[in-house]
This record gives sequence, structure tokens and C-alpha cells, in this order.
Amino acid sequence: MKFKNLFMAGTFLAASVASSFAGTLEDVKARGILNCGVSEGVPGFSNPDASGNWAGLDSDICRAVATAIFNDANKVNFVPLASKQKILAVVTGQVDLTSRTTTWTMKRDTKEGVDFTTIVFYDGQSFMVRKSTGIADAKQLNGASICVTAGTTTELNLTDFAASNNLKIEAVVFEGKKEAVNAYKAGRCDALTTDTSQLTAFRTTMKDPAEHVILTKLISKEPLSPLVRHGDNKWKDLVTWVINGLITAEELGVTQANAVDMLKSSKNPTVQRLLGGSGDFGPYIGLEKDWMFNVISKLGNYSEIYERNLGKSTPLKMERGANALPRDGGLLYAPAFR
Ligand SMILES: N[C@@H](CCC(=O)N[C@@H](CS)C(=O)NCC(=O)O)C(=O)O
Repeated sequence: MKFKNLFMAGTFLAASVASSFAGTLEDVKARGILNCGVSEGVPGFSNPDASGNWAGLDSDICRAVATAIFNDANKVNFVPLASKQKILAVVTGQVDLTSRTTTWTMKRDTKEGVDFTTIVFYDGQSFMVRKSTGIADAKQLNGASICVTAGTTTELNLTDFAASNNLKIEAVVFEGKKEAVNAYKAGRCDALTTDTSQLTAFRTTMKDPAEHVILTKLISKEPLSPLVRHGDNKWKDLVTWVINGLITAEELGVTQANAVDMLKSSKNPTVQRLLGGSGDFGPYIGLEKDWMFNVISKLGNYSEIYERNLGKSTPLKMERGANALPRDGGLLYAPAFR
């Protein structure tokens, strides 16, 4: 009897947890706004401007998902998350998705209750040091103290790097990124380590950026991907295909400026499928036919989002590199839109 009750209580708990997460898309539609987890502030990726508007590639992914659902890029509640919270916030339902410089790893994907969607940025870990140190290669960091944030792949890679190169490195671990960056700025560490894109972003916030160098050799691969709760395949499909749609639009030359004309007169069947001129691709994922037309009209394609937030006209001036399409020498690739 006791066992039976226990069993029943467990079944009830499982059932109620499942029903409160019936379907993320339904929950988001009923709520009328998307809860999107972002960073606590990384220029170019997710960073609030002076009036509190979140700018950046990761923020624009949140907006793209909201636009696909509501045809309104403002229907996003941005939730800043420290590194340590970025996975739990999805698992507990605090956010519908996290779009925040998060590396797709096997353990996170298989053991931590989340699913990664698709890679939005190919990154890799490196180090920033003061130019005056003369350090040009990470292997010269023997004996160095290095500022790093807790709950990151960064911390783990640093340990691996030191072990595999037989270096004695003192990791100075901070709970938040702000503390780690400020400690480096204050001279408490010889180097700061994180994903290269973030080092590039943080360097722009230094008093004299030219006094700091980012070592060019990467010590890890950091494929960054938005993540959703494990077990809601429909929602995962939706987020994944919004991103695939942004990449496909770049491939096809569909832009914010020409989307109306392309829908009206393009003879390319893939363009018509993407923009909703033919097929039922929106309805496949629970949305209207013009879901991607709305996204591209409001936010542009992947390349426009990249250039606006990270590209040559921004303080970050980041080359596309691995984040270019294969035809331009990069890795950014979307499955077939049919
Ligand atoms: N990509 C790595 C690192 C992610 C990361 O975001 N690290 C620190 C950088 S110091 C951070 O907290 N950054 C952003 C923030 O919350 O402001 C991971 O997935 O673990």
C-alpha cells in the first residue's frame, strides 16, 4: 500500500510537471510574450543600451522567434542570466529559451535537461593579456594567474589546457562575468580567458583597448547555440527552423529591404517556400505561412543581423570567419528548406 501511494504520488507529480509544460508554444501564445534568457551584458551578443533596449546577435535571435510567433519583435521579455543559471532557467521554465553565448556540449545536451537547437556562432576559447607582458602564445602562461567565470566550459577547458601542456596555471574563479572582467582590469590576474568573441567584446570596454591583446590560437571549440527544455520537440523545431530560415535567407539573398519584392516576384521556388508564397512551412511548426517573411522584414537575414551587431561598422569589427556561409569559406549551413 505504502509503495502504491508512493508510486501514485510520483505519477501525479510527473503528470502535473508535464502538464504545466504542456507545450511551450501554447504557453508562449497564451502569455502573449516570449521569455528569453540572455547574458548579463556582452556587447554584440546581448547588451542593454542606455535606455534598456537589448542589442546583439543573441537578443535578435530572441526577437526573431517572437516575430515568427507574434509578428511583433517587441514581444520579448529579456531575462538576464549569469553563466551558472543559463541551463537551470530553461529546465525550470523560467525562460522559454536561452539565447546566450552557450556552448553545445554532450553533457549539457544529454544529462542536464536541455536540448540545443542549432549553432548560431562558431567560437573558440582564448586569452587576453596586457600587451606589455609580451606574451604571444598561451603556452607562455606558465605560472600565470587567470581570471575566469564559474559554471562555464571556459573553466573546464582552462584546466585541460594546463594539464595537457604541463603548465602551472592559477585559475581565479569568479561567480559572474562582471567580477572576472573587473578583476582583470584591476590587474588581479595576468590574463582573462573566455570565448574569443567575448574577449573581443570586453576589450572594447577597456580604458585603452590597444593595451590588450587577444591571443590568436584557440584552445577549444565553442559552438554557441540557443537551448530549450528537453522533451518539447515541437518547440525545439520551431526555434531551430527560425534560425535555419535566417541562414537560408542569407543564402538566397533575401533581405529586410527586398523581402516584399522577393515574395511578389521571385521565381525561385525556395524563396517562395521561405517567404510563404507557396507550401505550408509555417503551419508545419504551428505558425502562419508568412512567419519567415515577417522575421526577415523586421530583422533581416543572418548576415544583416551579424553585421548590425558584430560586423565592420560596429566597435567589435568581427570578420565573419567560420561564421560565413560555406560558399564564402565558413561553416554556417542550414538544412534544406523543403
Ligand atoms: N560559452 C561558454 C562561456 C559562456 C559565458 O557566457 N561566459 C562568461 C564570460 S566571462 C559570461 O558569463 N559571460 C556573459 C555574461 O553573463 O555577461 C559556456 O557555454 O560555458
